[in-house]
Amino acid sequence: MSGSVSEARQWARLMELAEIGGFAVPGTEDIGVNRPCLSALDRQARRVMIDWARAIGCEVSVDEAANLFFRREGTEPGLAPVLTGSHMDTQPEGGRFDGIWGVVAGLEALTAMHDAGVTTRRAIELVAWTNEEGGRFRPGCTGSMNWSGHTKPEAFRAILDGDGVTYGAALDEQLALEADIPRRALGGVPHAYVEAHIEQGPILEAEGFDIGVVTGIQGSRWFTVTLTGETAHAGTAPLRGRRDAVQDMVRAIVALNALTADPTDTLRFTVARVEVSPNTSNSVANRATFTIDLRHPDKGVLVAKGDAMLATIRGAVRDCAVEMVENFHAMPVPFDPLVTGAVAAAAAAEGLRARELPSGAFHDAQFVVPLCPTGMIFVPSRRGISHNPAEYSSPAQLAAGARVLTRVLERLAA
Ligand code: HGY
Ligand code: MN
Ligand code: MN
Repeated sequence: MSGSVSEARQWARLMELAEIGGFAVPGTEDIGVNRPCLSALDRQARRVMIDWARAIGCEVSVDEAANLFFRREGTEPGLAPVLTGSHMDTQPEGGRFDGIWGVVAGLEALTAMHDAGVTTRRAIELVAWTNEEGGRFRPGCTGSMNWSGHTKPEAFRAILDGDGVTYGAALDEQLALEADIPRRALGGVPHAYVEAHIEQGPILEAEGFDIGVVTGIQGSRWFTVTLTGETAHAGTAPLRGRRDAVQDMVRAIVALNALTADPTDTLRFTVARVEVSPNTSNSVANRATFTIDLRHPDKGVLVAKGDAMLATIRGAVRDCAVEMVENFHAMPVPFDPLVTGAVAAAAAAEGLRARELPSGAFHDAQFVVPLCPTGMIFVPSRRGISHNPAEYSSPAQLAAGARVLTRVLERLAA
């Protein structure tokens, strides 16, 4: 059946979807994609997927978290389905493959089965999870957290995007505009879940491998820190006595760099979203908000370093009040041998070079782990670049990944 996977069809579909929110990067060959979750662009891309899926007889449905499902019926409909999928939303300066390839690869696998006239014993469901990235609405993985029961839908409704739109309002709008799509209950217990995704790191390319047999996902903790001081005139207020939120933010980040310093370069510490008010050049900042993205494969390190952040910030800040909230808390997860074994066997059957490796990026798969045997398939990323318009995997690399996914689904759904 993997022989019915079409490299050209999969690539053409990816390039068509990349047009939706796509943008050229002047002076480069790169094409970036900015397709926020729960947006008109997101809905446009979903409609394209729905048409392609219906053309091969899939049943389409959407749940109250706006997760979008495509079901290819099996010979025994009462059995728990095999689930595959990923996300269709992107970072603001995202690439053409992060997330969306896993959804298109799932469709390619179902199309290959359709073309080969093969029906598996278990139904196969393909899902496009809502808001994996956490770009527009923090945190990410809100769709899979709702679906898996990890977090109730109402917990996310008040989250605001940069334009002051709430997650709840954006979700309600999406569901209203997709009211023609049959609604399905939130949740479910698949027989197994496998997600195809680009590696977003340099290992497979650097070491000459075609397929990553993903062994698990490192842990991630997200925090938002708000420092509150006092605004003042940049020209008249003496520095002595100022309560400058920007200066205190600098002190806090320098202290956090020391807390998270790691000579083995395993720990990941990122401050990448900063908001300052009043945000004018000649008024001292009275408020500075910054985000923390902390990751590590070892739960103990993640807990110890994350739990030490507030005290470290308080110790470094001189003049401002400090508030910190944790808005994402995902511990490291291992994948299941049932799936990692199927991925390794499929790569071997395809004559592909495969190696085991953990995922540095988080994925919706981590929230499926508690429900059923779960795993992932990686394909190489050029120079390990992702969350960047230069993100690239070749048509052949992506087709190899789709062939492996097709074999894995066939085996799990047998
Ligand atoms: O941030 C992540 O790890 C994912 O790519 N959104
Ligand atoms: Mn992703
Ligand atoms: Mn991503």
